Amino acid sequence: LSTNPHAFEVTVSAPVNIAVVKYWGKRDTSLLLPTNSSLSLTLSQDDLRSTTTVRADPSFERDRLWLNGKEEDVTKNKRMVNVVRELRALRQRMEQDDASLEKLSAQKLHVCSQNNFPTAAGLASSASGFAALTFGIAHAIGVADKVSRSDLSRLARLGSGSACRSLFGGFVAWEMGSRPDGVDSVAVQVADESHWPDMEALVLVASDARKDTPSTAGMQLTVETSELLQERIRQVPQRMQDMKQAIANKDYDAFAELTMMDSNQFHAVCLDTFPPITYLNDVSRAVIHLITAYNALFTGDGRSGRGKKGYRAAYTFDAGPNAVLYILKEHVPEVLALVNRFFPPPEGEGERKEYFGRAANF
Ligand code: 2P0
Repeated sequence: LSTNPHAFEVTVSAPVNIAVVKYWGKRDTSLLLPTNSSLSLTLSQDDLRSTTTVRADPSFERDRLWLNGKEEDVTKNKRMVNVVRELRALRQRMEQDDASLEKLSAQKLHVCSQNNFPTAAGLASSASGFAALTFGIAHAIGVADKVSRSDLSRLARLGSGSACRSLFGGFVAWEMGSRPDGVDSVAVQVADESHWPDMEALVLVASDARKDTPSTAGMQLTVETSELLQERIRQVPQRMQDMKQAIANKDYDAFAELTMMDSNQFHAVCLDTFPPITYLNDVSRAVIHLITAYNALFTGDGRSGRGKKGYRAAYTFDAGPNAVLYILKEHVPEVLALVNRFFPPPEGEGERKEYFGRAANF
């Protein structure tokens, strides 16, 4: 390590976010502009997260990147190149406006990023990864405190769409925007992390294998081939409104119903893609059936339909088979007991006692 007094090193971390109104489809594949708005909850910093160290050092000759301990060819990572270029351009404008500023826009960077959970297994690793990377580099080159968090979210979006939502804690909307340049396609905090303290996320890892169809390719195949996606795009604005209302009112029944319906619709759209994309596996479907049966014990007279009261757990699945259950704190022990009963831990491992968004292996 160089001891140059002009060197600067920063370490930041960003948590994973799990959407309850999903992002799936781009209207612009280079600016990463979505076909619908989305809304997620950011997990706590204690749980699934990416930690990134960025060092700006005058002795560095080129930008370098290490992901989970392995060096990657940074020039081949187009999205990272875009994010870094935009951050440097931002700094350059600041330096042009104020000649006394150090020329940090010209410094080369070494970036080292690590996830504390399996990468690319449908656990939103690109979201936390690019959020931490954007935030870290923004600090290292002196722009983090000069622009708003939403502006930073716009830059994180260039790395991975869902990353923009991990720039905020709590309940976060990614407003799709309407401008072709994407300036209004940013994350906005709907409610902060203290708003609904009883809300917990239980992450159930059915498989930590890398997923077959990466999100980026999968969602564009959906845009090209699925007519059902057009119907989803028509419905999402109302769902966004209903979800924001449910969160504002801390209405768990409405929140749970909307969350499960949105997850189901996202996976229906995947199946409507041609050739079809299947992220759910038999374990995922068993979780859906278990949660449906469990909720039915409390939601009244057994009739089907919407608008029920008494939900105990809400499932949601991203681009992989792992379930995330959103549960109110008081019901977590019971749900965890159910999971242990129906998906017993492997021989020799004790009962799972960890929850609060921690990964529990089936
Ligand atoms: C979401 N997912 O809203 C949805 C639900 C997966 C299923 O955002 O191409 O990795 O980098 O913008 O952000 C996954 O998509 O895709 C995703 P890119 P990204 O969380």
